[in-house]
Amino acid sequence: SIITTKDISVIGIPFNGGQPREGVQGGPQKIIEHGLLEQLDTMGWKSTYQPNDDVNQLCPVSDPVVMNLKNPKYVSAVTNKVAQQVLESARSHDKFVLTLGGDHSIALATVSGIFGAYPDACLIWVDAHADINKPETTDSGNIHGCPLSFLTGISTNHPDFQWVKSVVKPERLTYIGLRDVDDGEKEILKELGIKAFSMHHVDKYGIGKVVEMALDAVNPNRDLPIHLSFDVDALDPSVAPSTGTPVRGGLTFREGHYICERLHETGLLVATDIVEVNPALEDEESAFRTVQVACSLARSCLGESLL
Ligand code: 5AB
Ligand code: MN
Ligand code: MN
Ligand code: MN
Repeated sequence: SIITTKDISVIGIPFNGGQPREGVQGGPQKIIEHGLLEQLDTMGWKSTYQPNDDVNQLCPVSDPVVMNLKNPKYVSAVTNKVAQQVLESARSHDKFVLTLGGDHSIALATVSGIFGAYPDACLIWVDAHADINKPETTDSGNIHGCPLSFLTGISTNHPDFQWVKSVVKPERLTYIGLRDVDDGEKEILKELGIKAFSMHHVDKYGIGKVVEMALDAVNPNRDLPIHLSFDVDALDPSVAPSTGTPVRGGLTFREGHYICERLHETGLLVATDIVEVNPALEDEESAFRTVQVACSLARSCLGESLL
């Protein structure tokens, strides 16, 4: 394995500035209250937890739309700060880094930090959405739909995101679970030649084959570090109902966990994000179920064994 200890840095990013719905900033706390750190302890993982409860203090008084993007200064300030923290946690290569969102704009922080520490890493993005809109293509202006355009270097002209380096080469990025991709994003995926596995592929080949195909695409020799960015809206809304942009026809409970188990099994997984848990949406039982599945996905990434 790349990580040879059982040390883990858990980083909460209670942030909702990348999209308009309140509540997603409460995700990390709910996941921690559900007992994630105790569960990891039982599995033998020694954790440190950085809750980042003060990120909302970086909210500027005035943050007008710039080049179509909403809250650009707030998103930039938070993600730039947390990127340093993720890099600090990852740079010694001796701890796993688990980040808890927060909306998916926080990938600007997690991917910048992890790829700063592991420049040859690959990125597996599990999501209903492609999150690769450019300022020029986004219809919503919500930055949680845009992080990959900055991280792959196809958007370079937004004044608030000049600090984001293009750390992810298109051949090191793959997707699993897509089913709601904007027309502009489809063009970008084609142009960059990004290998993406939609729900159609999951139905056609089965999740086992799809994960191998995704690994073949970005990690053909099975020797590169892996960063998994898992948006819970990749799961079917019956499995993860409390999320801001649910789309029906998603991954089953087992398909989601299989991805995490298989990536753990490679010994190459160095970091995971679990994002877009919004405990304020739907009813209490739905929120509980969504928080619970976030915890079990995290455990699967860290080697929870079924037998
Ligand atoms: B998520 C949409 N493509 O740009 C946009 O939840 C949805 O992080 C983005 O995957 C969803 O607003 C972002 C329509
Ligand atoms: Mn996403
Ligand atoms: Mn999504
Ligand atoms: Mn979402």
